[in-house]
Amino acid sequence: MTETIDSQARRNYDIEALKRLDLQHHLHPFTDTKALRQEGGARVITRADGCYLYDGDGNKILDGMAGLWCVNVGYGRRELAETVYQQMLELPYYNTFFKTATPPAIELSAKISSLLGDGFNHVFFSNSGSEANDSVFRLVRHYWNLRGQTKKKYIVSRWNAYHGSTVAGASLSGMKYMHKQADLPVPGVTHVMQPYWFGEAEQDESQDELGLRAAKAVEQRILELGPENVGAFIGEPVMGAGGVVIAPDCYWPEVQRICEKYDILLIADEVICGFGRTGSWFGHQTLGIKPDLVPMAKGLSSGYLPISALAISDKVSELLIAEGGEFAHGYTYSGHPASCAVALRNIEIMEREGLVEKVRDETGPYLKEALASLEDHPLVGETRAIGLLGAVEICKDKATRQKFDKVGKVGTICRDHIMRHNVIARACGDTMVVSPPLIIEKPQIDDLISGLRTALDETAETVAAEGL
Ligand code: PXG
Repeated sequence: MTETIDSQARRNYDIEALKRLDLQHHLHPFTDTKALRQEGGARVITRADGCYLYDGDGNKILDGMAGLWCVNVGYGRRELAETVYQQMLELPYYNTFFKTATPPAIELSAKISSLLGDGFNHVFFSNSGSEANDSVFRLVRHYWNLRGQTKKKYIVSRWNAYHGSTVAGASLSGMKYMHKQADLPVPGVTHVMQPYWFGEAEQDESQDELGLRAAKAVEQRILELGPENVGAFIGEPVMGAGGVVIAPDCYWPEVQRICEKYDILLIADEVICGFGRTGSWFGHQTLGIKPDLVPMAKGLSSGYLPISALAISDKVSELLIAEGGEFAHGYTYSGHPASCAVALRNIEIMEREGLVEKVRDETGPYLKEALASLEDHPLVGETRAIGLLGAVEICKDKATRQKFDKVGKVGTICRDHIMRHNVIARACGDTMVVSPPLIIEKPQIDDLISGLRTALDETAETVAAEGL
């Protein structure tokens, strides 16, 4: 399916030496370095092709997470490497400040606008999802200042959301353990309950009841703070890092209605859901809602180079342009030509190969059914999927949805078991999640599911042995 990088391009590494150097010098993100040392160090990935990674110890690994939810077109695309090479020869860098632009940045801004459709005509570039959400934070405040409603600044987010790791990104995120380390959130951010039926519903509460209760929580918070003080609501169409939380059907239309009622900007964080992941170009299109701001990253370039974008609806951009003067915000690498060129070609591949339709009509429904086949397992309380985002809830008692005592322990055990079988899935607490490359074929989905089943069986044995 994909063209591989030929063998001459591969290098011979001294893996043991690299592992030692890694432990000595490299501080990994979201990692307990002391624990990593005790476990003997990191797995070193040296190359990849299609849906598979290869590590320095000679293992071939099925990447059920597309890197970190990003390598949508799969690894080893010669065409993308060549696009970057050509762009770097022609123009490796120039900025987009001070009345200049470059062809790839211009073309990509137009392309993103056309994928979003009606009401979206402007795009602001940065380098990561976190930076895109910093831009959101800045823009929300600027917008309400321009509208003369200078108190309308609170952003409502959800517990367990993930919007990034910068100060604004981590504040918007609803991860308490992140807040704790850095005295976050910054003032002006508030969190409400997530629309997470399996984890949050009362014993007899239906999906619809939970969905309405979670939407009501948004309205209640707006009323507590006063609508004149609330500027925006931010949410991932499907919560990714929080455990692939798919809101009940009634939730998003109700949130949209509430935002309109109180004149509050609706922000759909498409960093994971964008670029085909849910079976449409964007998650909000799958859900049928109309946001005002759309941060995106990851699948935009399939991770081949860092890039993110914030799409700004006409409602916001028209005021910004007419009244805002200079927008005093930007990064050295906003609209980097090589990143924009690779993103454009990545989108072209997705269109040419019909990857969005493939997820919608073929592999998405297949994954959903395949995951559901795990529901007979004694540890599995629920499975859910939308497009190529899937989740398996591990719990102590299926009937009551009772969790294991220390949330995350059993998930980590399951994650470690599946990794030993050279299949990558992620544990978010005790929820196993998958988000494979969009090029994945049905037999590889079967391998992913059988990896999960084996890991669940082994987890059940560990649970019994350790009396968890
Ligand atoms: N918004 C969403 C919805 C995300 O998922 C970000 C913003 C931040 O993007 P950057 O590019 O700054 O990382 C993300 C990132 C995980 C994991 O383990 C998830 C993310 C990043 C790293 C790890 O689930 N999501």
